[in-house]
Amino acid sequence: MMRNKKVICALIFLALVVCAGCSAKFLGESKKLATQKEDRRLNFVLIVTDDQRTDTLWAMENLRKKLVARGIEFKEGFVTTPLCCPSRASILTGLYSHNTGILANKPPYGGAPSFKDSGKDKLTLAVWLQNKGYKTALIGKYMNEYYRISPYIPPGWNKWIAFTKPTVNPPSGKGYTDFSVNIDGKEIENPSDYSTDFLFEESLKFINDDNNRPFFLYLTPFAPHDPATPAEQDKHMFRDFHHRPPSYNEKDISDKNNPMVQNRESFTGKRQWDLDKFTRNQLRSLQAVDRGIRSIIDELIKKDLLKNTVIIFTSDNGYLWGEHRLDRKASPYEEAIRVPFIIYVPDIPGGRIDKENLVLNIDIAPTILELAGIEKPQDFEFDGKSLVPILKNTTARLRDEFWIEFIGQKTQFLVKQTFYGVRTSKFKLIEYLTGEKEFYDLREDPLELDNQYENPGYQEIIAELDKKLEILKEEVMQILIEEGSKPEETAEKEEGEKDEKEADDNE
Ligand SMILES: [Ca+2]
Ligand SMILES: [Ca+2]
Repeated sequence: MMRNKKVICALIFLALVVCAGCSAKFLGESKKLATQKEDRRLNFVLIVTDDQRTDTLWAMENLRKKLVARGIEFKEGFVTTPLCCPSRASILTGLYSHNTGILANKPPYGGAPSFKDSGKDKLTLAVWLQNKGYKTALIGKYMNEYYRISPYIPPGWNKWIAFTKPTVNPPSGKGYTDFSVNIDGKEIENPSDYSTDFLFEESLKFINDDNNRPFFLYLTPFAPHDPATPAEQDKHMFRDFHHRPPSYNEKDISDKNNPMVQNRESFTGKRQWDLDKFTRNQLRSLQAVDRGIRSIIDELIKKDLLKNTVIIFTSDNGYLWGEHRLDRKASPYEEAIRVPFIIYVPDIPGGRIDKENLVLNIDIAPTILELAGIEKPQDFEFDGKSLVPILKNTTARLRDEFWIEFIGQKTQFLVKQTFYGVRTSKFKLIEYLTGEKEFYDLREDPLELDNQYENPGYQEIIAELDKKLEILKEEVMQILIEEGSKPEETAEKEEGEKDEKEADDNE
């Protein structure tokens, strides 16, 4: 009898537990449904490669099939400063580099430490999105010299997986097969065999983790930056690739006023060989990025998230593959300032190519905010513009011109590289710190072989662009005076100039 009573009590208890469990589960699910209903805002995947020319997309088959076919490809995509760290600061803030104060890759006027010290890292896309309930992630390269401030994690990021090793003039493998990351505050050495694969795997985890909140994923692989180490399986691709446009090793550079080009020796065989090898490795190292993009899009489709996710693909700068005798980025020429620029927005018809609109890295932040339905922060003015009007309306026009700028630092032997310019859809006017200028008619001379600054036929348009350039020049001069680099000193060759690769600040 006693025993039966115990059994009955136990059964009643068990039934109550099961019921409580059911209702808890039911309540949990209905709560989840309610949250999902409330927060159906768009997700964002922003992929920024490192040093990728815009004319390399042919080598990324998955990107073309999966993303370009669904999205809008902007043929006139540019960065306003063609160097890693300034461009990344501009992407996160929507500001020109003379307004972010991030002018170079290293302190005192560049690098992650300067962004932190100036407090500007509190005013970024990540902060604004997180403040409005977005779950945010940085996975890959944050900014140059981040390793100096790691384990510090800038405001605005829920998930943080950032490269930590310095990467100046890296030997083969550095950043690719030999790398370290700060994962949510903890430094981990070589967590995987190949960094690009690792970053995409971590990105898939982030996408799959907690879908109750809209997310912003900023995915920034190291590829195809020098040393552009390919994944093992891609090592032998593109063996016959030779890049030889008419501007390669430019025959006559007597028209050039750029101090970086003047008196520059023609390429030797060895240098050509090295550069060819690098260009092939850039294409090879992009293959893992290409496979990663396929995995991200496939996953978004599988999880039924693609209909609710915006994908943007671009690079922080381009690169000169021997044009005008240069193999570098920080340069005013087209190959350095042009970048891939593809946007997929659900419900906007894809497969479109926009050859007209000039779109910029500084447009990314205002575009994402508008698509997320978030008001721009008070007392904050973007230099960039939201692309939403031109995404929705194929006949709309965004801008007629933009500024390009690179402000060198005296401390780093970079002043000689300083330039500032105006680029319209047809023309480009550039000024160097020597006061000398170059002007190109990009319709007639898209490869910039003939500086037309002295040509009487162009004086009217040059005068018009000069007025626009003056406004930027004032900003640039103010910064140079603050940093102690007086313009007149730069007319002379900088004393003790280091070897060219180092002077390039080519990080
Ligand atoms: Ca870069
Ligand atoms: Ca020439």
